[in-house]
Amino acid sequence: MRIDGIELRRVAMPLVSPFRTSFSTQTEKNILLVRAVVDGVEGWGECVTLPDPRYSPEYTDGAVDVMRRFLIPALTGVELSGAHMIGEILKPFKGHRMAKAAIETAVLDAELRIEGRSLARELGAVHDTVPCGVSVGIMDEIPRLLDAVDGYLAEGYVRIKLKIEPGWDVDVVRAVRERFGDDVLLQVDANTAYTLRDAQHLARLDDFGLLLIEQPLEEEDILGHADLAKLLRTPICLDESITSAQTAAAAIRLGATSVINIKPGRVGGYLEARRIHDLAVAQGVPVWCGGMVESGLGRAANVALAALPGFTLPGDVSASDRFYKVDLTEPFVMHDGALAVPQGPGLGVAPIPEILDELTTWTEWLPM
Ligand code: NPG
Repeated sequence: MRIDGIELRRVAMPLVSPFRTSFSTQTEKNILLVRAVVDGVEGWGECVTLPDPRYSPEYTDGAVDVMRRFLIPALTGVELSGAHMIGEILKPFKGHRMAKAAIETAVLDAELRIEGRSLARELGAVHDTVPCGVSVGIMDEIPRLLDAVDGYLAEGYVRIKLKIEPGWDVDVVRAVRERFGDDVLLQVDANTAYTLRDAQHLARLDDFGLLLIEQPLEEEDILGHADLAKLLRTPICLDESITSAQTAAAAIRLGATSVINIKPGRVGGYLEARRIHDLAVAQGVPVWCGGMVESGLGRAANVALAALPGFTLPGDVSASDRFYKVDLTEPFVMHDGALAVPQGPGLGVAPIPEILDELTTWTEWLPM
């Protein structure tokens, strides 16, 4: 197969409410989509970069630049036996995993559509539905947060993740436990906001029976996480630090992580995500699927991945209406706290043309 061309497209999607983390507040999601046309059939990939490099070194204008300047030219005129070749072809270009993931996903979607196979089946999914967790941003005051959590639990979410930062941590977790009890599956995410000097403070979270604490320390501080793991009873789960199967293996071996958040964009695509899943299963390390506030396109692929057998914890896999009033695809709707895994060819979903056009702010077609 050959890629005929790639269209880059930016869409602007308003969020139903601001989403605050320790690194930014998002009110609108500006998404970069990749549409690959392969032997006349189109496939879609969602690039999960943010506008600025605050979560990872990548950012959206940088992703457009590296795709145009290096990644797309390297794939131009190349005869591919499948999307699995893309990772190898793009390997000489360091980093830029989110950009690479978006291209690989778009080509994989087209390939699977041509062959009539679903992404879920291709990856090795074993479930028809996946349980939904929800990520709850930092708020101005605890009562507002409790109302938000109350609403999500009433909707049926089976696991709550609280974003934390210094000044918004132990008291917030305590308030959630006091109001909703000990049975709620609860975890926290610091997005690198602490240092090892905060170990004693973070150990106060041990009283609340959390599933895990996600990425307390800096991305590159693997040894710091290994030290912290010895001081906490709450399991540590790495997110930002895990950029490949290789870093995942090292973090597990060093005792820096006992659970892994797998985000396909962060690790360079769904095929690398599956490799991390496989090695984690072999090591007895549970994994769950992270989210990057994706539209229905990225969400569809995440749901497929989350249906693999090693994804034993509920992921940040929420319904479309958690973030968007209007999604780019048919919305993902939660039933009994779960989403159905798409079964159609490829991602199993496609953008609704009128909605896509209305939200599009820019496109560029790059013939290959
Ligand atoms: O459900 O899609 C979702 C959001 C889950 O909290 C979430 N994502 O740090 O994991 C994170 C955070 C994030 C969102 C990170 C967007 C980067 C971008």
